[in-house]
Amino acid sequence: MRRLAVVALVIGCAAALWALPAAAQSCPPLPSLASIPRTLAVDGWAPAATLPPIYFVVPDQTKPSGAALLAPVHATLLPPGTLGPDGVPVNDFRIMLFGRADDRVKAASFRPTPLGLPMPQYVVLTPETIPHLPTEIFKDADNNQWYESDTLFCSGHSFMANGDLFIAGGTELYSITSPDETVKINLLYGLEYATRYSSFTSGPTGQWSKVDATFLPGQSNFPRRWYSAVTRLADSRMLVTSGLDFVTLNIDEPNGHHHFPGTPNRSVEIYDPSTGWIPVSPHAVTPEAVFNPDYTHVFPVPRPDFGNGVLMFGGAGVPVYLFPDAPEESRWLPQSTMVRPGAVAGDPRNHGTSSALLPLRVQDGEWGYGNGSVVQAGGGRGSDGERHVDVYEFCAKQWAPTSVEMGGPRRHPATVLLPDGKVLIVSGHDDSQPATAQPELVRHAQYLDLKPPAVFATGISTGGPAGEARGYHNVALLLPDGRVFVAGGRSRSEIAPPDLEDEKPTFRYLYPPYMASPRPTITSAPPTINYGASFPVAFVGGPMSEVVLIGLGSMTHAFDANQRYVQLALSGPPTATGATVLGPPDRQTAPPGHYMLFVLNQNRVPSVARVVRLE
Ligand SMILES: [Cu+2]
Repeated sequence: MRRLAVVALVIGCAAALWALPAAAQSCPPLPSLASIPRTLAVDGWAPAATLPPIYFVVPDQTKPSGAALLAPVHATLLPPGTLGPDGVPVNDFRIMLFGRADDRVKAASFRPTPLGLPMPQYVVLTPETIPHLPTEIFKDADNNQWYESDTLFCSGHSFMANGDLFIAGGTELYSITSPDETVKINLLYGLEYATRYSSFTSGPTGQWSKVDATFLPGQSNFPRRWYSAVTRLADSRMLVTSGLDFVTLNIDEPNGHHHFPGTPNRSVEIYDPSTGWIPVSPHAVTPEAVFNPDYTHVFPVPRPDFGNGVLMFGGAGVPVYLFPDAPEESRWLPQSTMVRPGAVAGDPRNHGTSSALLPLRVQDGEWGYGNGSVVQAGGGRGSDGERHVDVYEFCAKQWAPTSVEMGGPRRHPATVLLPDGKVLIVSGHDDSQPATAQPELVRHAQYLDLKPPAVFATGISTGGPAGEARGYHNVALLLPDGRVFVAGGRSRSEIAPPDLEDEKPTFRYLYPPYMASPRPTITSAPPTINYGASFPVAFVGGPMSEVVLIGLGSMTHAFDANQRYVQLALSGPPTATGATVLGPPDRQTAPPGHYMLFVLNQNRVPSVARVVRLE
């Protein structure tokens, strides 16, 4: 009886969804991905593929050398914290990393080496002091050695409308060792609070603050979050989705090793910067399909009639819509029959997948898919999905029936939206080969271009593929100058042992093919733009073809919660040196916040970006 009621409810919601006005439009035919021609593209690495990568060094007075290496697992491109003399923040950008250096460095930032300068062998990071993330080491009355530490490791993060980075949860670690070292207990929880970072200060580093929270509890009834996803909604509130509450308990004692696995926390809530936390969906009510052991992938739907609606993907490979402001009984709309092609059961079938919202076009459907469509690359171990790129087409609410073959397994790749409209697929791991194999495919970049005529290109880096594979935990970010920062990662998978947790404390810059062509230059653009309002952009190196916005990247575990590609309309034909551009039509298309603004010339070669604030 109860099941019947649920079925009726789902049909009811579906009816409401299909009745939405714009859904009456005819959808483009589903893309035929298998027939997309394969080609090669010339890209490059710096340092050159044959040279060692650049190391991340962080000062550490507790080490005899005075320094430690930092391996990043989280990377964010910060908006400029200071403005230039003309009020325009150019090239004043930093990358914030959360990762592991020694016991006490939780976060550190650096400025990328500007284009054209020689590559250093290492960069010295500026460590951040975060008072509310303590590390304590002490002995108790029984002489047990205690180690307690809160970190931003395994948090979720995205930008707020004002440019602050909002970070939900993280890791709370307890390690207890008996005096004779025969008993060791390792206990991990999610953090029970959030963190904010503002880069807009007069000093050289920004401002950290703790955001108290009463998270909804998970299966173990802890109000904690580890691996939760953070999404800025159309109305600027921050949606916090899923994760785990309890992570793991490991006990080593003379009689053996005891392992207690973690428990999910599928609950969803909203942080409103002016009023605080609002529960959206308790753990027990949230569809299981949204849960992914490595972060739920969440996208604000780019249509005004969806309000604050989001599209989510978890380990099941099933699209799930959430309408957080709808009445409780109609908030969720899982497309349960719409499983990604090529997925298999066993390992969560879509685990190891990377996702990105495809570029939003002014003319919806122009590139053969409806705005709101999502690309996924990689997948569960041993599945077809780990070798495929698939597209969930938003207009028809269906997966394209065929896939792009990547040419081998590529789990947990990074998908990065490039200013020329291509989707970069970089890094990842191939579990079908030994950890020492360093397969060539995952050391090359691939480029999916859905602009007709669509093409799937594999990079033939000048000098060969990157010198190292970057597997699980890799990160990649588009930089305003058009390069891509490619960092971190283990040799292979998330499974340990036999794989080592050998996080790489290194990075390279990838030069996509457009970097070798003559580029247009933006000579002026306003620092702030508004919805539907026109603004002037001046450039040299035209004629131009397009102006696009791309959200500042904030990535962990092969998912970037903040990147978003929005083509802007022009309010008239451009001249040789300027154009009048229209701000995005609505907050669903582009939630308020900071974006990189690129101008493309007629060969689709992008300029260096200006960072603008959309409000
Ligand atoms: Cu991880």
